[in-house]
Amino acid sequence: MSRLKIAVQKSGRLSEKSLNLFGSCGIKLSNGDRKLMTASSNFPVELLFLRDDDIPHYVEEGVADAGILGENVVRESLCRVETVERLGFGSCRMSLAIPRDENYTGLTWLQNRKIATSYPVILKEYLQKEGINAAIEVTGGSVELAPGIGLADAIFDIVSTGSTLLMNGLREVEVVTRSEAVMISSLALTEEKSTILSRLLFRIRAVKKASENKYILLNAPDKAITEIISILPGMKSPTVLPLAINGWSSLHSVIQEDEFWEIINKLKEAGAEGILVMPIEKMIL
Ligand code: PRT
Ligand code: ZN
Repeated sequence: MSRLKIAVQKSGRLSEKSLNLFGSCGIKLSNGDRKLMTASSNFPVELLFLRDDDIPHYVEEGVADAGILGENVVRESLCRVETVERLGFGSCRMSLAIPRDENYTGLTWLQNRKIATSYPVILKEYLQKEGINAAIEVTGGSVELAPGIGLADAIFDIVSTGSTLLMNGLREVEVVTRSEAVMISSLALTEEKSTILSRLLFRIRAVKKASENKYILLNAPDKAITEIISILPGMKSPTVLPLAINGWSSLHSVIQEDEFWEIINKLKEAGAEGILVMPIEKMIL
């Protein structure tokens, strides 16, 4: 049986989380010293460790069958590959920033100015869409230094906490797009490899879904159950089990973590007690 070759970042922000993703899907990898590649002992995949910028090209050419990398790199590469899943890590925004003291008057401020970036393709597309005519200065690294040394009036770069901009006296003025780690695949997978990819995606989705949801248990007097059920968003209908004390029951359900904080007070007011919220490892709907 052939193996699905998946390219992941060799060393960088996405490396560890990419490997953890396989771990949480029950896929064992002996990543040893992260040579060029490693095969799993219990699932038909093989990982190739590459620089993220090379991944779209390898996948387009079929040297790798799939890859995990930032959506920003995929878009910038213009490679013909398919994005098959958003992975929920490596999230960031891609923004325009200008020197803090400048009086920003909206996008027209950028008209006929110079913008430094390592992402000319994405920037050009945005400027065209917005009807802004600006010169793009392509720089490899440390884009945030460009305005300070007089190389550009503004920059277009990845921002996550915003501290790099702050430290360089810059101010984020427009969020152009957002990015996160994605799984891409070749457009020419064999049927056998497509099947392996589907099996892998099934596991990834179950793990992702589980991480967004929590298992909730609570006790309540029987007379409060109808109201509590109406508050709980639940997968279907919650499980209700009698407690040893007469007139009390235990309710079990699944809720989204962000929903929990919104309904906790309502649950208590309705008479819920002993509320437990627990992580879920896998969730298959
Ligand atoms: O060596 P290789 O080419 O493989 O790696 P790389 O240096 O090109 O990429 P790497 O490891 O830095 O980032 C990999 C991916 O992580 C990127 O393509 C993005 O999809 C994603 N990502 C998420 C980020 C950030 N957050 C991020 N903050 N990539 C870069 N940054 C940089 C940004 O360029 C800026 O310099 O961090 C700085 C801003 O961070 P804050 O927190 O100060 O705002
Ligand atoms: Zn890179």
